[in-house]
Amino acid sequence: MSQSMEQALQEAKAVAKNMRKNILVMTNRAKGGHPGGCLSATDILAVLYKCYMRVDPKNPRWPGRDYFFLSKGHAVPAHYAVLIETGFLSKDELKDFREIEGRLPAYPSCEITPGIDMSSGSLGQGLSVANGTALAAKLNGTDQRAYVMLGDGELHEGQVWEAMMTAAHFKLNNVCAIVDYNKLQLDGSLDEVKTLGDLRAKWDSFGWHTIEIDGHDYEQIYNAFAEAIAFKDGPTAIIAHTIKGKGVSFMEDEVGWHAAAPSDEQLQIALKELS
Ligand SMILES: Cc1ncc(C[n+]2csc(CCOP(=O)(O)OP(=O)(O)O)c2C)c(N)n1
Repeated sequence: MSQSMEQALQEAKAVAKNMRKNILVMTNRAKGGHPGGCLSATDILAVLYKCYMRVDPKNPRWPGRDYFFLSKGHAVPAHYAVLIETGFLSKDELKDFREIEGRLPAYPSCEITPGIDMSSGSLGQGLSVANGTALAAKLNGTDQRAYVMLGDGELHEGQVWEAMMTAAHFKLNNVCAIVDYNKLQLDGSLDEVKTLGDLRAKWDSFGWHTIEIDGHDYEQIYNAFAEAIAFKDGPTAIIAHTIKGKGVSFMEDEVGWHAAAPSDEQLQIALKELS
């Protein structure tokens, strides 16, 4: 690993640590939210934003920016947390999560929050939006990229598979889909609810360049995004094996933490663990 890469990944790790704490603080204070699926996505978002996203927090609508779409919108505290770390939002705003006033609604809103480019919450739509954005970039002759994060349970939505065909058909090499493959849905495991079978083979057969990684291994995450950028023949999917609730012992791999806020006592235990 080069020195600059090592330093970038150290910074991303520090970002992820703050993100995890802030996710827990936000959901505790609001007495609601989806911490499990936020914590599984945290390391990927930290690397993406610290190392790859070409964005300007001072000018969130900068026309030359890369796009990130959180298709699994219920995990928006993770997105707010990385937007705080990258200067789009201030830490003071944590208290506004799920409040009517303020800029941190329960689900992502591109009309309210700087740095958010797609309103979501209804699963299944993000890849279609990424495709449209990527096609527009091609028509405009820019090298902008569209990243989209999908939940594995979200793959139960039929629209995703239509969008997969579209991205391959148009050879959208500026689309990168990340599947947060934490193996848990809303109220059970993926295999109980509806199995995805051989997920990699499915993306492959839909014409995608597919990379499978450990979504908590910083070097693997970093290399996967680099490979996606280098791949020119079509869209890339990063299937990231993750753990729901990652980083907090009593939340890890527990479906009950899909949509449940930590109590004050649980928050203190979790913050201690993360320190
Ligand atoms: C169209 C639609 N159907 C159902 C839901 C309800 N819902 C919210 S989260 C969720 C589970 C999603 O599972 P997954 O994508 O694996 O999320 P993660 O485990 O990463 O949090 C469901 C079914 C929804 N938000 N949108």
